[in-house]
Amino acid sequence: MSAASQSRAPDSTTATATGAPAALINPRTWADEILYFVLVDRFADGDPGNNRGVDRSNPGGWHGGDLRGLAQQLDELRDLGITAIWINPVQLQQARGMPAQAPGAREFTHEGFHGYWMHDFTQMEPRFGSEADLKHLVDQAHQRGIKVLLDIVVNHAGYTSGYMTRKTASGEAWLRVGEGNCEVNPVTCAVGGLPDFKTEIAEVRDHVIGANIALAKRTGIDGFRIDTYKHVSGDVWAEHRRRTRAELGAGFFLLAELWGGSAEVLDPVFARDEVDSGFDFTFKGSCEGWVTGRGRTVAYAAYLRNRHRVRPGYVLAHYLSSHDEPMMLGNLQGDRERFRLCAALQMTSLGLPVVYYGEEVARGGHEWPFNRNDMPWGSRDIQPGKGVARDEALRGFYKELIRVRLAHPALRHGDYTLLTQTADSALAFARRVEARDGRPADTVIVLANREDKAVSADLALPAAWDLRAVRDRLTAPGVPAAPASVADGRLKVELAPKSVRILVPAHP
Ligand SMILES: [Ca+2]
Ligand SMILES: [Ca+2]
Repeated sequence: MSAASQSRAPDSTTATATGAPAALINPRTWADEILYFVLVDRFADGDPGNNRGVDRSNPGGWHGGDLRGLAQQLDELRDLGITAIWINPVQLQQARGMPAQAPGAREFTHEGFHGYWMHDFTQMEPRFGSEADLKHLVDQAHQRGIKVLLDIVVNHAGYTSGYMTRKTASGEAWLRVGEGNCEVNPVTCAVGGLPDFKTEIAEVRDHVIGANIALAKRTGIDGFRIDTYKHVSGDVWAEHRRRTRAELGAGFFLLAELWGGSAEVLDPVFARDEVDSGFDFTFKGSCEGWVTGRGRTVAYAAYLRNRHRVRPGYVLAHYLSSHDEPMMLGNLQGDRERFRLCAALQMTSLGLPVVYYGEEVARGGHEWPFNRNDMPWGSRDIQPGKGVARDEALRGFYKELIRVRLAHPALRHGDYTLLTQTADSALAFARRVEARDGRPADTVIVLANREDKAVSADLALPAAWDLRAVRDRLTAPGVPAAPASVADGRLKVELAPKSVRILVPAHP
């Protein structure tokens, strides 16, 4: 079964609970979701009682957010329109932090607040909360039609962990000795110096995989985001796939973090059906390049078309920022208009859009560790980001983009027609699904102008679409109204500086 398989979340309730439009009703697939990535420690503190060692002045320290706090803010996320959340790993972290340095920060202690430095896979990290807190979060999310993805690690333990001294019955150590070389052998190297599990030993992989599966089963998790995918061998992932399906259900979703992933790079993994989805590492940089004037528009439009080469039934998860890369807004020198262009292109492109927490309110911070700073809450009494300014207008823009995506199957499943011609400065493409099973065709035309000046577009439309008039589908505050007309099979559109328009057929 592929990503097209139905999730375990109750779909019909989902559609009602979220007020989702009819287009989203059954079968809802992962290509229909909007995924929101939360670093739990940075989001919302719902239990100050578990804030052991919290130091909010340390950019690499614990800041006190937890699963209970996240559960309390689910309505905020539902209001934004997201339909799934991805949370970092939640198991017990190594006891002590590591000395670290970064530009713009004094030497600091880097703690396991991100969840990737496991001390013990069978225990919860109390600073994130208890297993009951995780189950509560999942239950509360499901009540709102929101699925929950748990980030898992199979590849490595924390720098210091209870596994350092573990041995098999025959006396073999669970962890490899030495750093290795990831260029020579990505499976046996120590990624970031982290001790690598000998996953070729059944006892070792059974422990790690079994602990992740057992936690998911007890708490109702809908899928895994899999860390450091290329550093574990394919036969282990094949076994992992068999086990998750057998023990968590045929629709249990797997999303691989295979560094450098794209439609081409991920295709062998999809061909072997090890996972349903993988991150598209190309989307962010390509959009940053285009909006800042690098390359011809037609080349970027062709890039967007080429993303449709993904193997049918599998999904590319595309993001603008992540905890492992500089924030896009920082890369764009804080230019929120150009950032809006990329947000609009993300929400009108094929794949599973991933919103990195706070990106929708212009969270500051650029490079690590500041790309992992606190969720801005403005005047709301929520720690750790209380008092941090939010761009509510940007959030409103996201909300509208998400609403449009969820209303249009063409944006989630449609094919791609490049409308930009070689000399055009405006980006223009259409997404379309043909009429089928009594449902009408759905056509959405996306236009974007990266220039600092207004531009006009004059585009030929495929005659078969029989488009006679169009109207703006995106009507968020700050989106200027401008003429758009269709005559003799051509679409004529004015685009304000650094703006996007999303057009649909106008019904008289
Ligand atoms: Ca807390
Ligand atoms: Ca490994």
